[in-house]
Amino acid sequence: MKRRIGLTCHSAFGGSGVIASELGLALAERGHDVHFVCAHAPPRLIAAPHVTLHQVSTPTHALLPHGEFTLSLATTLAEVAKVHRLEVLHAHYAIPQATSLWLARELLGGAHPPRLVTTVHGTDVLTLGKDPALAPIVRASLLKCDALTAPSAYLAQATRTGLWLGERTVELIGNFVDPQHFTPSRSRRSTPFSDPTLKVVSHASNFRSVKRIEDVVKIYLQAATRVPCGLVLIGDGPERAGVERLVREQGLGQWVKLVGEQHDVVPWLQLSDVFVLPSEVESFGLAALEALSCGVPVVATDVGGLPEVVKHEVTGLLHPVGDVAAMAASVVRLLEDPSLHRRFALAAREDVLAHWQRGPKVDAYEALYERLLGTT
Ligand code: GMT
Repeated sequence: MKRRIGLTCHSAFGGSGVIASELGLALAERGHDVHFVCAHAPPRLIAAPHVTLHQVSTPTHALLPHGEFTLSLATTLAEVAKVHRLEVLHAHYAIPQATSLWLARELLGGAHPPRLVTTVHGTDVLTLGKDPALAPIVRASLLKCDALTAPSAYLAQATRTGLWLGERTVELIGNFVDPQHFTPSRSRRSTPFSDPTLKVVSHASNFRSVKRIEDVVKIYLQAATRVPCGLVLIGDGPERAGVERLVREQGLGQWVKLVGEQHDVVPWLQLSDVFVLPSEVESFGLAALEALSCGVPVVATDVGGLPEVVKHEVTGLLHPVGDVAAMAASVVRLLEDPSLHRRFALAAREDVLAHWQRGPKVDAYEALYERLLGTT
């Protein structure tokens, strides 16, 4: 059945915005009437004629020195829901999105308010949900929803127990990737390095402390003493300036390239031999999944939802947080042994095709909406 669906997410680069955008695009392709309510167009939704973007404008006012995005988001959600008769409002990320959903439903009132769905993504529960100043509002906002989902079994469990949700169900609907777009390169690879024979180690993130960028550089430096390789760092964030300084001071510019935020990471993944993600925690690790889809084996930490995404000794190699030596040894192992690398690369692609395609996950979201609307 064709539905009228509102989606809201953070607009900055980040996995939650990527998943919300890709879900919205897929729902629109299936004929649903899809409305995004966000501060700006989220990633990958820049040129999307089949979805409607409603930008939230938050007034700057001397009487509101802290800004009130939560409230203006709620007001816009309620307006859009009313005008377009939305049946479902789906938040990606707990705060402020789920809080604004709750307020929007209060504003709407009426006998048939839209059903509320929230997908938690990780830091909303694992970081903000642990902050005493925010935990109660995170918990209450999630409990007000009609359905909750998480992208990994790990995060579903952490949400239930960490936020004391009791018997409340947190459904597992995994993240996904489009393997037609995130595909291994069929042409000869280009390289950003002056020496085209260098192997390429890559990393993509928002350069927050949870990503342990320093470990990325250390892993690379240790591996480079044994195999000639370069490092490509994709993304931007608070830790980037520090890495740039290190690269400058150590004279590493020829081997370490910081390429900033990229609207399309595929060309960078396609020239990579190994992708590293030594995070402190990841609820899922969408960046790792995108690398696997491009046939790039992953060396990562064995934390959070990463072991659900990266199969140890099959599609990648996992180690404890901070074990730089072990992760560097794994990078070397993959770079030095072409047959092992090929086996991992093929298994990575096969695993994505078998478990992480967009279609079945979008089916699961549609089934959830239908269940809430009482049709199944
Ligand atoms: O990793 C981040 O800091 C961004 C964050 C987000 O909200 O976009 O990512 C979280 O959601 C992604 C999509 O579900 C997951 O792939 C990431 O693992 C998760 N990040 C963390 O749990 C730290």
